[in-house]
Amino acid sequence: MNERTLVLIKPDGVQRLLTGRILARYEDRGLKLVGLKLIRVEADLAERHYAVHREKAFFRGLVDFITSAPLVAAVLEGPNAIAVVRAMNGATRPHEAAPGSIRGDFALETAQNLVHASDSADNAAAEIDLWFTPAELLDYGREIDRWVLAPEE
Ligand code: 3AN
Repeated sequence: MNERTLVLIKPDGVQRLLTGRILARYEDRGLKLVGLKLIRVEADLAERHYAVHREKAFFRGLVDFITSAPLVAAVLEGPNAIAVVRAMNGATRPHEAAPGSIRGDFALETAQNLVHASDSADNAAAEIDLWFTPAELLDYGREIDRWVLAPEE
């Protein structure tokens, strides 16, 4: 199923100069960038993004962390994009992340695990709506699509 998912390259990824390499992995897989921006997030947006973790002990640290420096927000589109991106990111706790995944290759700590990605269709829709306006999401075809995507039925 064609899906859209929200990805954040969190401040650790930007500061470690991994933005290009991380985005390249998603592009190499065939996923299409339909939205992309570098932003310094306000606490209000960070708190709404991580609202499900509001009661957790690490909530304040998480909000402080993602508001501490610029991050890159992206919307990626493709068949099963939500599951594909979660698998590419690897397990939340980097010591459990498979080698070959982004966290398995580049991260050691849960609090500095580089990337966020939506974990369900409902959350993807809500997160995309939170981070992007409709005008910031572009519908366009790519010349390579016929080599990457199955023909529409
Ligand atoms: P994921 O990002 O893999 O969906 P979640 O949603 O369970 O993982 O956690 C959201 C974020 O909260 C993680 N990416 C991580 O940055 C942070 N986090 C989760 N658990 C901890 C923890 N025990 N200590 C510090 N930060 C945590």
